[in-house]
Amino acid sequence: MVKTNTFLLNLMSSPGSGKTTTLLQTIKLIKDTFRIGVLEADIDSDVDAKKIAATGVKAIQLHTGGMCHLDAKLTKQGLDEIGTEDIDIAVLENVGNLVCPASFDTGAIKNVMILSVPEGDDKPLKYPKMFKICDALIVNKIDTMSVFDFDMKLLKERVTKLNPKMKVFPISAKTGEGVRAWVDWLSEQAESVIK
Ligand SMILES: Nc1nc2c(ncn2[C@@H]2O[C@H](COP(=O)(O)OP(=O)(O)O)[C@@H](O)[C@H]2O)c(=O)[nH]1
Ligand SMILES: [Mg+2]
Repeated sequence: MVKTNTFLLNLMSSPGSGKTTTLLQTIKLIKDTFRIGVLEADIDSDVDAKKIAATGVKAIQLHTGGMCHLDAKLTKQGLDEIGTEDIDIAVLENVGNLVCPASFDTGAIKNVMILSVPEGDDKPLKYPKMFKICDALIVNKIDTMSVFDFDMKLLKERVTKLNPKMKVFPISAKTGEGVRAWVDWLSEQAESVIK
């Protein structure tokens, strides 16, 4: 039986934007405050689940059987498997893809996406649906700004046009810069559900 006061977060991005690295940084900052569980969705392999489990938090790998996204049924199966009785924040690391996951409701309370600097500031123009359905946008890899033509101001304008309520958190999951602001927002969202 899935208990109802677990905060479920759906984390989406293109492959390689930094979902797992951002989760590792996030776990470091909140694992003493919240009990965390991570559902790693991939078409194959369990490398990400192993990386997360090495931090000491609960982690399982979900194989989507070739599907390019998670849906509510698979998510429910994953939550049943991991067991949410001792989890305050459950995170779905969705399949790397900016298209399909935007069209499926996983049942998560908040949808968050990561866009990394090397992907470019034009992605809201190309994948508007993903930017419309998310509550927060993490702009990762800001440590690489100097080698990419990435205009943060222009990105924010493009995002606001599609989704005026979107919170934007520029971070480097590598150096830890900006991660605190993202973690504070996540903690606030989670506390409102857990308490
Ligand atoms: N320079 C830099 N590299 C990063 C950052 N975050 C992740 N990476 C690297 O990007 C690659 C993909 O990261 P990963 O977390 O596996 O992405 P995922 O596929 O979205 O889970 C790895 O080589 C990471 O080390 C960052 O903030 N800065
Ligand atoms: Mg990953």
